[in-house]
Amino acid sequence: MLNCVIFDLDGVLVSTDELHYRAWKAIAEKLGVPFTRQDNMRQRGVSRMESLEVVLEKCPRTFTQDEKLALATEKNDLYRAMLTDLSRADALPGVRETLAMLRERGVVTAVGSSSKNTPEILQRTELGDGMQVVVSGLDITHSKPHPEVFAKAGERAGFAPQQCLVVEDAETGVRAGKAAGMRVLAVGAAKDNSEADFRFATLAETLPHWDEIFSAFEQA
Ligand code: B16
Ligand code: MG
Repeated sequence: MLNCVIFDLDGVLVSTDELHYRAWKAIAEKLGVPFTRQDNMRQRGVSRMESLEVVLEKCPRTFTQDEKLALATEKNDLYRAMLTDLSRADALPGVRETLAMLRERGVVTAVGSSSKNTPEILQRTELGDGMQVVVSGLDITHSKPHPEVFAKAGERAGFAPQQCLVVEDAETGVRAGKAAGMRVLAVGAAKDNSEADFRFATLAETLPHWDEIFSAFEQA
């Protein structure tokens, strides 16, 4: 049975993926290195320090650990300044309807994000109240594609991996969900990912299809 749905945060519940891109772009410009949307795709789901490595790999000079920490802090300060504009209106289309439908069907809703800014984003968008379990970058040692974040969310919700569905927009996240032994619904940038069990362009597009998703779990 489908008992628990674990949502990724950036790019699934809120379009903070775009804010991450803008903040890293500003750091890359300061360093004088090229930084593209494709580079940014590789940062989705991975930790802040791993994301920094994607920016630095095109830079000819090397950086000490202290310099790297300073750059990561600078990026996070820029990003957090952008977060102050977030409000209830920034939940992506279909998010509140999906959460309400799942709650009505008795499904536990959870967040599984690599971001240490998860609590603030959930609070600003007023999405936190709809989530029974939140596992974020503050709770994990390994970021996606490691399964830790989703495994912890499933455990805290009290369900086995086969009873959980992960909703993801990043390749690393799809891999993390599969590595946790869970089924994965891919949206957005991951909508064509062949490892995913269900694929839709947006969360809003999933709304008419949840009966099929629930039955897939019952047949297993
Ligand atoms: P922070 P998700 C991830 O969140 C982002 O996709 C990734 O780009 C970011 O580097 C990571 O969080 C860490 O974020 O710097 O806020 O701690 O997609 O797993 O919700
Ligand atoms: Mg994401």
